[in-house]
Amino acid sequence: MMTSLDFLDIDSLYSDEERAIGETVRDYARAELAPYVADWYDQGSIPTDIAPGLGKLGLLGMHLEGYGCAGTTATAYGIACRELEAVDSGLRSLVSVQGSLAMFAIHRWGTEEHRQEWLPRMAAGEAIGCFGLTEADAGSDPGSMRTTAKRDGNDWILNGSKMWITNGTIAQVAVVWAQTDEGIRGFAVPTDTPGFAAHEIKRKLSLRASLTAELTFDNLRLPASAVFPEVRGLKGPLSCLNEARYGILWGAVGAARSCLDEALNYTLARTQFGKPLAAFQLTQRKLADMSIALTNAALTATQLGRLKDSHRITPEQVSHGKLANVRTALDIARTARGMLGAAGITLDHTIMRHMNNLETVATYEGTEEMHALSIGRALTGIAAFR
Ligand code: TGC
Ligand code: FAD
Repeated sequence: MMTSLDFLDIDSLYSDEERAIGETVRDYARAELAPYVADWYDQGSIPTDIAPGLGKLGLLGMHLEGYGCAGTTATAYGIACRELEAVDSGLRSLVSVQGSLAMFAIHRWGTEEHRQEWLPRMAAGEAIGCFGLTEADAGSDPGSMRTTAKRDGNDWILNGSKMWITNGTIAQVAVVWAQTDEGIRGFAVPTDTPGFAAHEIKRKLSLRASLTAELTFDNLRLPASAVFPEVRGLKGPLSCLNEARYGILWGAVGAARSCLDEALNYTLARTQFGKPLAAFQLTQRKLADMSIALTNAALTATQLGRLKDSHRITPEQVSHGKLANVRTALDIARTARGMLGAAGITLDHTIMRHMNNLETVATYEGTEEMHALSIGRALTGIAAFR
């Protein structure tokens, strides 16, 4: 019997350092996070005091350079996302939003003052960031956002709201994208600024070990120094999404691996009709298909990691990986769920938690349709978004 689910020894494609990072994050996540995550999911919450531990491991802003960030390869960052999401998508989400969205935005588009003010504390997990792009009426089409930032002397006045914002209620800094007279611009908004409010979104059935919020800005006054100086238009936020989508396409491999692992162990242990479930041909067919799909997803992630590390990755390739790997993970989770019968619907097993989480993962950071249209545009040269 295989003792590892790495059927084609993909691990051998990584450097010693990348493998060591994977093992460290896996051990940490299994020991420090996995034992509690079902309760967090049940309660619909995640404790913020896990952030310093993630910071100590170097996982926050992991592939960014300087300002206390670890500066690893993109592949190593992907492997870390894989190990976190093997436990729960909410954990990878916390790390993605912090590092790939909020910290990346400040690192790439902020001023030196923004970087000095926020990045070292965020890398250490002492300050949390969130990223406000989506609005109630502007999701897949963020260019239609209605939040405005208007100049008032040297200041900016922010009005509007953002919806579905991960970490919104626990953030010290919100990266907010708003319409201005010069197009969409980004702002670093300290969340203790008068006029800022965050309301938790409750009754979620997915990504429950994660905090999601609506943000409102009511005549929120910001100094001139709050704006990201260079970038105008959607390419500002979309450049950040490329980073987070990249982490997700790795994370999905972790969630899928956990589902296969549990389905395999369960069907080996449970007997019906006088035999372990794993001894039936129909079960083995499912296991074989899941293993092949998992391996293909891991190879896709690995190649995209190499492309990113050699600065050749394109947004369309990231779309390919996000769409393909999240779809694969959902298929694996749904099949695995059925293989556990009734036991599969409880929080005593990980699969249905993963399956429910992956519904969110398929939606945020661009739905399947958005990524299909991105790939379609690359293939045909014709944009069919509108
Ligand atoms: P379009 O006209 O195509 O482009 C506007 C400008 O943006 C540039 N651009 C990009 N730049 C960098 N990276 C990309 N991926 C880019 N895609 C486009 C483009 O070159 C252009 O630049 P310029 O200089 O000419 O102005 O824009 P569009 O309005 O047609 O929309 C394109 C579309 C649909 C692909 C885009 O809007 C999109 O991706 N929609 C999906 C929205 C989305 O993914 N939202 C995610 C919100 S954040 C989130 O979900 C966090 S959850 C995280 C967690 O908890 O883990
Ligand atoms: P819509 O855009 O209304 O789409 C609804 C459906 O219509 C989808 O199936 C979509 O694919 C389809 N559709 C839309 N346009 C087209 C088209 N042109 N052709 C064909 N089909 C189309 N956002 C942030 O900014 N920051 C965050 O931190 C964040 N965290 C999130 C956390 C969670 C738990 C969730 C669920 C969402 C989060 N989001 C966040 C928002 C997320 O990015 C959006 O939900 C996502 O972009 C989709 O937007 P929407 O929900 O408005 O769906």
